[in-house]
Parts: sequence; structure tokens; C-alpha cells
Amino acid sequence: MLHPSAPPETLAALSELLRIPCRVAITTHHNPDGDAIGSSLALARMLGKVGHTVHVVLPNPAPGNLRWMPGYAEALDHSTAPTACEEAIATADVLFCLDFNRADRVYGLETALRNAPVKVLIDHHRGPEGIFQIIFSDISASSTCQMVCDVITGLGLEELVDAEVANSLYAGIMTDSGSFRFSSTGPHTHRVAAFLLERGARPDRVHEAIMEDNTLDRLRLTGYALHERLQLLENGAATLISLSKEDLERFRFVPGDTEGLVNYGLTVRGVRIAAFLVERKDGIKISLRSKGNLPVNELVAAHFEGGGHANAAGGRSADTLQETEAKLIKELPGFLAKYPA
Ligand SMILES: [Mn+2]
Repeated sequence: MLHPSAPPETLAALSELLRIPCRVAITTHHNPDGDAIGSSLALARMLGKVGHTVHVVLPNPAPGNLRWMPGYAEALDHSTAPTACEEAIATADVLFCLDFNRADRVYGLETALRNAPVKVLIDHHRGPEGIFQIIFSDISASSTCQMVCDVITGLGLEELVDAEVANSLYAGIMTDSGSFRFSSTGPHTHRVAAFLLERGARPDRVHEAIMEDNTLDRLRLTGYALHERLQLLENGAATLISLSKEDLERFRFVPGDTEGLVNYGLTVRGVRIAAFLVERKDGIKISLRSKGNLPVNELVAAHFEGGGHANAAGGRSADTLQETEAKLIKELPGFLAKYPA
């Protein structure tokens, strides 16, 4: 039996809310990742098992390597079925908000979300917006999937966890913890993973489905980015990879193709901070990763309209790619000096 780490009084409130079968909607952030999709689909399947009517509502679709997760085909996608999505949220008695904590993270679903009377948050990002009625927020958790597993256990439902639920939760923990290597990976992360293995999760299959699903174009884009677009900065303490619209077009970019690219920069010996800039239709997307005590979420919050975790954060810029690069390069020396190695 898994020891629940979710707060008892919050669990009691949730338990009361779900006492009789009701209509549930579950949503997650725009550009959903493994943790977002895994937690949403797993929770949906669990709540379905105990008699609730559940809809998963996504702001936009998941990348191809996540669509194998059980229940994905039934999820509603706001980018293709806006009315059905907004209706599912408007008619829900309870709206679960997973793996994000600010209403603007769901893009086109923001109004529907704000209007939902009962919102339950399960999330591991810093600083939730004050719009949720029941709040599970733990910035030390490796992933939302880990927290969802604790909530399931806390509600006394662990015997209902099947292999499908276990694989989805395992997928989210694996992806958000960088395959159990980020500093957010604690003893409890492994205990939850062990529990999921006992319930039928298959780490080999989950890893293969998610990590070994490259197209040749994607693999070549990665090679190109590392060979032609990676700069070493700040006497070897920082790396920067920038990709322009033309770079992406050359390798027939599809969403998800640059996922994880930023992490390569951090593998260079001596590097403490790795940056990845990519030119998108709606501006420049910025991803930062760091090692040790270098809170990149601070840098992003101060200069690039974003946030995240201490060692992994993201933001955006309305400037050109060159301007954004220049701005970042200008901020790096001061930021590194503020947090000496
Ligand atoms: Mn997450």
C-alpha cells in the first residue's frame, strides 16, 4: 500500500465533492506534455470507474508520441471542437485543472475555465492563481502524475488502478522527471513508480513509445541544431541554441520536434545554464534549463513573460529572434554572478 502524501483535509473536501456520481471535466495546459496528458487521462479513467461522467478537454492536441495513452482518442480538443469543449466545461459539476495553475495557460478555454464554479487544482508549479476551490499544490513533487497517484491513493481507490492508468501515470512521471534524474526525483517518486509497476505499468514500453518515436526529419533537426546553432557562452558556463522559422521549415518541423532539445546544451561539461530559443508564429519561445542553485524561473519571470521551476522554466518574447538572443546574452553575466557556482 502506498502512503498518501496528499493533505488529509483537502482530500476530505474532494472526497465529499465526489461522494455522488457527477459530471466531471478535466483540463490541462496548452501544448500538453506527457505529465499533462498522462495525469488527465489517468484521472479520467479512475473517476469513470467510480461512476462519474468524465470529459477530458484539451486546449490543443498532444504530440504524436503521447497519443497512445488510453483514452486519448476520446479526449476533446478545443482547437478542432471548440463548442463541445466549452459545453463540457460549462455543464460540469467539477472541473479538474491538472499540471498548470494560471487560467491563461489553457488559451482559448480561459473564459470557460474562469466561469466554472468548482475548480480542483492538482499541480506542481509555483504560485497558483487564486481561482481554485480545492487545491493540491506541491512544488516539490516531480510531476502532476505523482500527485494524482497520491490523490487516488488518498481517496482509497488504489485497488482500482489498472495497467492503463498505471502506464499513463508512469509516462508523466518519467517525462517530467527526465527519466527519474531531475532533482525533483525523491524517494517518494520511486515509491509511486514502484506502486505503478505493481499495478502493471511497463517502463520499457512507455519509454519506447515516448522516446523512440523520432522521425528522420526530427533527428536531423536535432543534429543540425547541435552542429550549426549551438553557441557556448560565458566562458563555457552557458549554451544557447536558436532556431529560426527557416531552420524549422527546412526540416519540416511539426510540434514536439524540438521537445527536449534544450537539455542537450546542459550536458556540456561546465555548463550551468542552457537556453533554447525558437521562432514561432506568435513570437519567440524561450526554454531555460539549469544545474544546481540557478533559478532560471526568476530570469524568465523578470525578462521573458514566463515562469516555471528553478531548474526548468519557459517564457516568450514579442521581439525578433536576434533581439531576444541579444537580450538574453546581455542578462546572462549578471544572473550567473548573482548565483555563483
Ligand atoms: Mn508537470
